[in-house]
Amino acid sequence: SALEADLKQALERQELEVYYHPQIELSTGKIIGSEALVRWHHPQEGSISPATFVPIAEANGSIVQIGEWVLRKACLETKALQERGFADLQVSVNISGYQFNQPDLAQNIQNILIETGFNPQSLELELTESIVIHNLKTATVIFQDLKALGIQVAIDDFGTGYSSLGYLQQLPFDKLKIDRSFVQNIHQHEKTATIAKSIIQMAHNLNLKVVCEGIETLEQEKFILENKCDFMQGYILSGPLAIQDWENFLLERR
Ligand code: G
Ligand code: G
Ligand code: MN
Ligand code: NA
Repeated sequence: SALEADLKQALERQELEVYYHPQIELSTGKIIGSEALVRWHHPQEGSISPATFVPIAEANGSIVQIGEWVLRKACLETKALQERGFADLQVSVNISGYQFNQPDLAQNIQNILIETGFNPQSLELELTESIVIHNLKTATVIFQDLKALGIQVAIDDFGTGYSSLGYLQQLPFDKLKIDRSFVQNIHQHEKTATIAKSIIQMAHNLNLKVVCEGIETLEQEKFILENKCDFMQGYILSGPLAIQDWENFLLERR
């Protein structure tokens, strides 16, 4: 397709940009870091969502290059902010299924950490639950490699991966990100609220931290506070921010 051809040149033409979606620690109100979200500014089509172009990039393999670019950029920009006074700032980067199945994923990540001088402890990688469930053997090896590097791992879109819970006891990781469908519907459906509560409790019993994303209303925020969710990401706090806006956001809250 035309988009596919354009995507191949998007990196060279500097049409990609990383946005940062702030994450807050609920118990302290402290901004702990952000989720890095790639954006494509297409010269004719305008802004194209990764929901549209990541699948195209996976089909032709260019997601590997794009993913490395996003990771490098997120490390460099977060490191610059750390050096400007936000020393504890973390960044969380999404890894696609195609990247996950590259045998040299951990090695590539390590190379980027060395090249950028970024502290592995400040980096988190997000793998969706469905990717992990469908590649358990790969996940076992990769998670161990990532742990050895000192990187944190989060399971993204938790609760949508056909509910295979066996992997929770097998794999070493740090956080669950509850899919936003559970949190967004808590006030329409009592059962949804029960599921969200139960996920938080289960995660804590397994010594995992919980991130709730998609928080848009005060009611939703109150619910996750009462139910002791650890971290929040949502439009009630902010939408994803371009780097300069992200820095301004941090400065205003210092
Ligand atoms: O930011 P937005 O809501 O448009 O994101 C849509 C989807 O694209 C989300 O599922 C998000 O995880 C994914 N996404 C955003 N940035 C990246 C990225 O850098 N790499 C990959 N693989 N997925 C991303
Ligand atoms: O699949 P993943 O969880 O990585 O998707 C992340 C996407 O969810 C980001 O693009 C982010 O902007 C979006 N998101 C996070 N919080 C909210 C929210 O409160 N409202 C909406 N509509 N989208 C959100
Ligand atoms: Mn994510
Ligand atoms: Na998610």
